[in-house]
Amino acid sequence: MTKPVPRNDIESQWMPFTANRQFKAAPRMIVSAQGMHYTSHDGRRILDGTAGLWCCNAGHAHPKIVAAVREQVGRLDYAPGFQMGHPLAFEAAARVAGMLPGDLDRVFFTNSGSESVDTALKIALAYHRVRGDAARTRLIGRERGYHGVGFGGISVGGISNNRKLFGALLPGVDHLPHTHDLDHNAFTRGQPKWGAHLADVLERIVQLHDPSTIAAVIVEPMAGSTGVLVPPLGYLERLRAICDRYGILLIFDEVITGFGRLGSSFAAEHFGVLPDMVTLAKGLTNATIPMGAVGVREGIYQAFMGGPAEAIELPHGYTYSGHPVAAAAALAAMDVYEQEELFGRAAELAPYFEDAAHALRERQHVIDVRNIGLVAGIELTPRPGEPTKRAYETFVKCYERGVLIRTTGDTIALSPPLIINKTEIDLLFGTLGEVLDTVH
Ligand code: PXG
Repeated sequence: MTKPVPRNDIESQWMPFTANRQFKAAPRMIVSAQGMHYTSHDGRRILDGTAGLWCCNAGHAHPKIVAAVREQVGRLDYAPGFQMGHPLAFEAAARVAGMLPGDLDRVFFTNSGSESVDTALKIALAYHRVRGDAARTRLIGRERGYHGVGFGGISVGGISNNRKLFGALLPGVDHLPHTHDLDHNAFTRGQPKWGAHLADVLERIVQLHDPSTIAAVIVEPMAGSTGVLVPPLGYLERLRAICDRYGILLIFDEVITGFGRLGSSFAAEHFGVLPDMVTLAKGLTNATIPMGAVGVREGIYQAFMGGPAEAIELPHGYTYSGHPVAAAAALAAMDVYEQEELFGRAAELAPYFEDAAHALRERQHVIDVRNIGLVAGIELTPRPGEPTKRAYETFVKCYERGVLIRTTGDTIALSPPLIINKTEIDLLFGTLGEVLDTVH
């Protein structure tokens, strides 16, 4: 027998990363979206300052992506992806490979950033093993890193709140120090000059455990979720050099930085540092349909291809890997990015966005502004004894005034769709500035 459920029940859903009781007491519901705007349940237009959750890079409900999804769901809703294929998954993979720099030429599909991270970590471990280097089992992440919520991702991740409830996690994981330092880098525009030496800690970690035991290092080239940490000049280059010296794979988690966020296709291209794998999701489909991917360098793929041709080389995959409707959304999103030159547009707007962000320096509570591409982090001094409250109240007040921002700790993170215009940039930062003057 089914239980009677009231039609407007909002108790049943256990919401993700949400203060459930607080939200349910005063819900903020989104009912539709178009371009740069959401519509709230009470009929207000909300300027999207965060591209959803860093993912709707081409804006909402783009007609070409919507049409591609509609068409595909009627033509082929689903096809199995194990020992079977369908054309769009291959087409989408070739398209992603074509966009990725260097010889990141092989693409494995997942359904989310978390799955992409776990997939990349598993490929790294398996790669060493199939090469006969089976002692390489250690994974190195970084403090304050966010790599989703799978056990692999929280193990290499460095946000203690996301780890502490969940037991012992993966064994054999170590962490680099994070690169956040207000004494040296407050109010830096773009990449900070101070901090490249923090990459050298990798050398010490490698020596501590012995190079022969380390499988991979994973970092976000620009750390998003923890509050926008832009890599210091030379930092990623040093990580690459140390990994090269010791045969360690370098994984860039580009779930946020992929598909134009920094004004380039990928952070790897932006910073001129080629990782061995990249993890992708979010902007891959403009978030229209969930999809993630791992881009892998040719040599890694080939290392798996030595056994008998009838053997499954990588016993890994998801029911929905390369899902036809997601693949259609990805192809359409990549068409839109290219046809509308959105990555170039983001690069062109970045200086204007930077000036608007740094104008907030004069507002009360602001202890740092940092930015790169169409990303800005505005760090507030925490209210004594009540960390995160000031930022949360700023978020709620901005929402009431028709602007969606995102907060993490006491940092406000802004990452609008790449279609934003200058008037909307002014409104975004203008509203935030006014609200900052009203929160105590
Ligand atoms: N890696 C990175 C770098 C991410 O930013 C994930 C992995 C996980 O992706 P999925 O698709 O499994 O959620 C992410 C996700 C925020 C915020 O407000 C950021 C994310 C997700 C939700 C909120 O900073 N990033």
